[in-house]
Amino acid sequence: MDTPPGPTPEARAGLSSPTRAPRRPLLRPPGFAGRLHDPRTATAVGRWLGAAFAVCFLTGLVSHFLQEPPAWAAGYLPTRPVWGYRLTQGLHVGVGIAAIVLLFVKLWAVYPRLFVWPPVRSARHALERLSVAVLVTAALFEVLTGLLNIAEWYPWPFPFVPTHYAVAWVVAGSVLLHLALKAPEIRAHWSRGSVGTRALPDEERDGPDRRALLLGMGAAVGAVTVTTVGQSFAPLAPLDLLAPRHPGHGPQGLPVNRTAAAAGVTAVTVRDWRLEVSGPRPYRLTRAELAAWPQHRVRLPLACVEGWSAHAEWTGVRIRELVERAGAPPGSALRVVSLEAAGAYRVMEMGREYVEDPLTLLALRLNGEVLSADHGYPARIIAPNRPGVLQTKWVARLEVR
Ligand SMILES: Nc1nc2c(c(=O)[nH]1)N[C@H]1C(S)=C(S)[C@@H](COP(=O)(O)O)O[C@H]1N2
Ligand SMILES: [Mo]
Repeated sequence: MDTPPGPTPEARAGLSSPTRAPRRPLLRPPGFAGRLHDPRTATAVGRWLGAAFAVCFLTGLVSHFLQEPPAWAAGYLPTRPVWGYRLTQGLHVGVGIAAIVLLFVKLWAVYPRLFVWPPVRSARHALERLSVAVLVTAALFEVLTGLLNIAEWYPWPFPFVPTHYAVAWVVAGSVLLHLALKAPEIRAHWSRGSVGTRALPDEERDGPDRRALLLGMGAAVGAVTVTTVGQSFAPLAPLDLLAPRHPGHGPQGLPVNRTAAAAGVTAVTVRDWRLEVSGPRPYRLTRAELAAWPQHRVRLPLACVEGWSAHAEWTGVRIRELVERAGAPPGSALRVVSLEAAGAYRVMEMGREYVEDPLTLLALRLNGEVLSADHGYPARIIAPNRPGVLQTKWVARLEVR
């Protein structure tokens, strides 16, 4: 009878309205009295998740920008550093994998709020719950489609790239809205030791349970990162146990995304191969004639959109020289067409910045050997700081634009 009628732990966690006696919920949640489901834990996990999503969003924009440059940027994309895309896409996939752990810890910390009673208190509360539903759905959609994409498994009817890109904007928008709505809790978290102007009671300070949760989360992120990041970060390649690709595994020491067989490129297709170059002065070359041109050797990465990447040594003819011989005026762009009969990457557009770059080759050899069929024999494109999808294999035709 001496105890003051203070708020219950649920009420402090915002689980029920302290002003009105709650009616009995239809679904009675399990006991959520601990600190692991309170706003402070949600905020502590949320800032890591927010940072991870920010990295994924920005690196995703880079990838989109390089693959489909807006008209104003066409011709001015950065070709240096040559490993730029390798870094940003490695981050995109690596941080995206870590975000799966963070997202599930965050959802676990806040899931008691699914059971708040009454489910809707006001119009504002309804909108807030709706915005969280959109955020959670879009975030789960992004990490799960991203994860299946790195395994190249597409068990859905929509195209991956435009959908993943569009939903990223939904996530970005709903994260910003969520941050605005949760500003009071976030502010309370950063002004450690106090909530608003009120001093924190002892049981709300970070205790061993919350610290253990955050440490466990860090350990899980570390474990998934260390066992997958080797697909793009060479020093950790030996620990790459869980990623779908291993940078050193594949013909000529490099993975293959689409094999010659899958692309329908056979010995018959390439038997009478000629490189066709169209332009003011069109011409054709056999492979032997190409090999008689000045050969250049470059060390450039192949950086796949799916996250794996590796440097290799490529030997071949400068695209610039092939294009000049066709009488192309300076500043010409190029369309590259593959022998492949069908496929999303059969036709590739190359802006003048890559055409003019001395490192951009029509490669005939990889790591000192003649290109294998799966790496694009008779000839393939290799250009600096470009997504792997644009490094066209089995080149048939160069069209000066
Ligand atoms: N013609 C053609 N070129 C292509 C592809 C393709 O499907 N068709 N796949 C691209 C992708 S997604 C990547 S990552 C690189 C991989 O090159 P590699 O198989 O030699 O490692 O090739 C690219 N070149
Ligand atoms: Mo790729």
